[in-house]
Amino acid sequence: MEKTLIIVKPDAVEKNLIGSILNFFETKNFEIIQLEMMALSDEMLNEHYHHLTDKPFFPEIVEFMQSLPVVVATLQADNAVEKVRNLVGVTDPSEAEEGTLRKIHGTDVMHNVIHASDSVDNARAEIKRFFG
Ligand code: IDP
Ligand code: MG
Repeated sequence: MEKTLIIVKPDAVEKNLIGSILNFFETKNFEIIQLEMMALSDEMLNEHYHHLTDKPFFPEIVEFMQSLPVVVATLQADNAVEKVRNLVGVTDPSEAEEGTLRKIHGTDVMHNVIHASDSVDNARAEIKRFFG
């Protein structure tokens, strides 16, 4: 069994999609093993998006991710990291495959509904970051 971390982003919270997104994964046989609604601090976002801190749009990402509390969850399944990334879709919703969460609910490259860990190593680090 593998674990991965998802964050239901503020755009999804704003659209009342928390339950629907968690249900989407539960019906696909992912087990929710940790779950918390939380406000993300500057420090958490600097770590979580460390690969983007140099980008001109980084302050906007921080503003967006702090615009409402988010829902952070650890999901467990065989091959969970890759499976969840595939169900989430690519970063830009307009380029995401039909049926993916970002295609269905995303607005633009920043407001794309959900974060999902992109590797087993990053999943481990992210689960530790958000759940200790
Ligand atoms: P990912 O979420 O698909 O793994 P990353 O490249 O890790 O994509 O970027 C993290 C988040 O930063 C994206 O989900 C999106 O919200 C935001 N982001 C990424 N690239 C851009 C961009 O070019 N403009 C605005 N926001 C971006
Ligand atoms: Mg990423």
